Amino acid sequence: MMTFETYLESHRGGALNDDLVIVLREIAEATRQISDKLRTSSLAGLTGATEVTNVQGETQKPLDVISNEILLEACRKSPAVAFAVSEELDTEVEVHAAGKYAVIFDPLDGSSNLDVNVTVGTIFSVIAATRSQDILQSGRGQLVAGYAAYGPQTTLLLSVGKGVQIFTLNAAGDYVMTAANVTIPSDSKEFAINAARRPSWDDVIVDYIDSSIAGGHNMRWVASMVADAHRIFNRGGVFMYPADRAKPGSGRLRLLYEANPIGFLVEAAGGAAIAGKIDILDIQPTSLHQRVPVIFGSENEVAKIRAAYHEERMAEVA
Ligand code: AFP
Repeated sequence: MMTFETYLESHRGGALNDDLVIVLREIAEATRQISDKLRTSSLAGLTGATEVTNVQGETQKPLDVISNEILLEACRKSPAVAFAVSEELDTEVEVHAAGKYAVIFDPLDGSSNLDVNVTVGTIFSVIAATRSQDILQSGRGQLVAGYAAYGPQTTLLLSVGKGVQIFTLNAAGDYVMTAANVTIPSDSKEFAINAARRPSWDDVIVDYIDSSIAGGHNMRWVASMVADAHRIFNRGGVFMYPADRAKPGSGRLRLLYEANPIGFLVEAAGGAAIAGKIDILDIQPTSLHQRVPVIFGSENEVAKIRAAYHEERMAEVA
């Protein structure tokens, strides 16, 4: 039986050096602690909202703050971590001056679902960074990415660049591998989008959704990207939070700690992740909390959307 620990050891000296093994071990421990906090949050009074608004302009939930601190502590316990970048913090945190990596994370994605007991997640990635200016690099530079999905089960999905593995937390608190080298089905008849935002979509998305519905496709929308992503890793589909005329930066989701890690995982599983005309992983970031349009999932469905954006661009230049 392969555990997260034995998986890390099997890649030590290959995709993972000794430093990254420590970083990933501490991140996994952080997700165990967050999982424990979530399980009893209502009993501990950790629901509702704080009086604090984060850099996103969102009201922080108590568990946003707790999860963020747990992940910062994981970074402090990893001597190779130079910087921590969090959705919840305005700027990067300098952790260890002699560090070689930045750990970039959304500590609790989907937290507006917390009080209604819906799956939420922690999203993370690790990049090489010794100076703060190294942080704004494209997603192609990610060394590792993953997420923890806190649902009926707590699962950890990870890629070190080749293949995607899924681990499930057992009663003893160990992550046990439950799926190896996961691939996203290339075709699908299921899309995920917040249909209420239709008035703000561009014509490419309107046409894709209308043709999908006409073709008998089904819709799912959890409003927790990790939950929607996990479904797609398991049975295919397309997730869209597309360019949105009513949102700043033409999207809701953030590049560094949401789109990039998910894009890295999706491509490692044979899927595709685009912002419209270009791959998410090719976007050169200009700020820590930059928002981008996000479309990812089954390769052949994403290809249809990419082609439509290309045709739209060709029409513009025609
Ligand atoms: P919260 O973390 O504020 O709940 O936002 C979750 C999220 O970033 C992403 O996980 C969802 O897919 C998306 O927002 C949901 O957006 P809508 O609330 O507009 O449907």
